[in-house]
Amino acid sequence: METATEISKPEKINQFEGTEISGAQAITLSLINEGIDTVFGYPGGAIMPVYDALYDFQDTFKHYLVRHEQGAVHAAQGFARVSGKPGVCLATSGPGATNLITGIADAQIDSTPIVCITGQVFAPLLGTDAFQETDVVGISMPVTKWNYQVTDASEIPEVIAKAFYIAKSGRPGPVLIDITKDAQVSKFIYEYKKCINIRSYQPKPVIKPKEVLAAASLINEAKKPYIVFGQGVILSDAQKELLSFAEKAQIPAASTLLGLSAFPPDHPLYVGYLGMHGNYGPNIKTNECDVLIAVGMRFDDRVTGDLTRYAKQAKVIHIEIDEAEIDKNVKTDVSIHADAKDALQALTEHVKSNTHSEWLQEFRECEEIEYEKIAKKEKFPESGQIKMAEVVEQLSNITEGNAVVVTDVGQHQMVTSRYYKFKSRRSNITSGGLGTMGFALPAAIGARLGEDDREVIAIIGDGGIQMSIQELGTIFQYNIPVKIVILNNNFLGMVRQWQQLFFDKRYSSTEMTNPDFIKIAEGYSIKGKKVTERKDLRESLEAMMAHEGPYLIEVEVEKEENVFPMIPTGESVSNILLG
Ligand SMILES: Cc1ncc(C[n+]2csc(CCOP(=O)(O)OP(=O)(O)O)c2C)c(N)n1
Repeated sequence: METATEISKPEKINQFEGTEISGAQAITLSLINEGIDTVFGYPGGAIMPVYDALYDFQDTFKHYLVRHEQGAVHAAQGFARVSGKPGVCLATSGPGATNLITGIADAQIDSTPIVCITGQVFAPLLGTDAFQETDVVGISMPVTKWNYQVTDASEIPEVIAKAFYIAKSGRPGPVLIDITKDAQVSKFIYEYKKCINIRSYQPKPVIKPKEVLAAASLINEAKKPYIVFGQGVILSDAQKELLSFAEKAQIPAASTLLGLSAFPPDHPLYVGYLGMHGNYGPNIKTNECDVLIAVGMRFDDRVTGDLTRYAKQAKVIHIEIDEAEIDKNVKTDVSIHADAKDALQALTEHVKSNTHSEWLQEFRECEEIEYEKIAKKEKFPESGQIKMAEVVEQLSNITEGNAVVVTDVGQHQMVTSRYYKFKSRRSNITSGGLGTMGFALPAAIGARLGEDDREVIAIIGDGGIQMSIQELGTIFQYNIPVKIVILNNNFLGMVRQWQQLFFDKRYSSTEMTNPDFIKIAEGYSIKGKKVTERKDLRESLEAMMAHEGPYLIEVEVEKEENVFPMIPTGESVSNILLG
């Protein structure tokens, strides 16, 4: 937690403290005061004073002009997810603001800290249906952690400070500040103080020893304990604590989609990933364990399947920072309302060293079944068209699992989650809760800028790339060295899979006639290559990774490939299909 002594102001802006400046300048300075040096956005009438103020600070922070406001939010999300710092985006009123909404909803459900600033019409015009007026505070209310409309310039520093505090603290999330144009142009005496607490908002719960002891005692008695962890572990930077806890009591651990990269994938206790297209063992063992320890995850329906048939035999322990998540979907026997890091630390002290080798062996047997029935054929096919899994497998090998991998939504996303070995921290960036197609390309831009020494690969379907393909323009303009891999099956693959399995193969509006993606890349001066044959795959992927700038590879993959395992919607995790 931040303390008053940690507050420091960048030297360069001290000169403005106590002087009269405009609201727009105050917005810019306040962002700098929060340590922000990267902003994504798109200008327009109602936010023009802010853009004018940005002009004077081009050496202090960089504004990236995206090609669509949705791209700005996704880029801010990618930035935040990789760096752990809040992402920031700017948009004008009306359509600019409404174009942010999908990304904001995505950030809300995936607990991503972002601060969105929108311009608004002059305060006297509010409610008159003025040009480009829209009630973005009303519209964004259900999908933000907090939002607020500023109509008076002097409120700006305090509101921005509060916005950052709320976005980052506790369970992180998106915040939106809507600022009227008159508030941007009018002047006031500027002073900035970081926010360090808000009355009646306690983001970090105080850990209760009673809860920890109760959980430890269940774990110490357990014969078949099982950890399922989610993104909460990454958000509280509790990777080490999770590992120590699992190792001490020798408990098998499985990841949710957003938890990937929080546990070393080659570790003997790591058993794979959970959910609708997750691994076989982790899913079926949920209904065989005696104590289920859920850490920083929220029992999403893609993980639980039919709730009435989920882990009924198990005592459930839930470690969760957001009290609203506890007992929401799955009734707990013991809950620890706390930050994952604190809870795991405390729990590790109280659990006994143990072994559960037979139980662990059961997972390994499932792994073998899955390997024989599915993975072997997918990763190492000898004939036929290229499969998605072999592309991911090759990428994982070439990068040694150390790249940041950003996926879009669909089959390629599930295949990547299954086969990329995320060895490096904060390296799995995907739209988990909302499942937003169009996410990956802009999120990859943000991810690359979030920590500029990391290799970023976006893996995208032929459908998803076209939902935000214009962001190739952003990549081109700023020469952002992201690698883009389109897995092209000429179908909206995941929907086609459902049509095949559950709608009698009636392929209604899922076949795609696609453009020449390489020519499009070339139109943006991005180097590109199309791969259609297995023999060219490895070399082409290596060439892409060796290339210094941005690069786009399109791989023509098998048209009607399905992703298995699969838990059909509404089914129990025990009824997972292996093909
Ligand atoms: C914005 C949006 N619209 C619709 C969907 C529903 N949807 C989920 S997966 C999918 C197909 C994705 O196709 P593609 O991008 O080609 O990837 P693939 O499944 O073939 O890997 C669709 C349409 C969605 N997730 N997001």
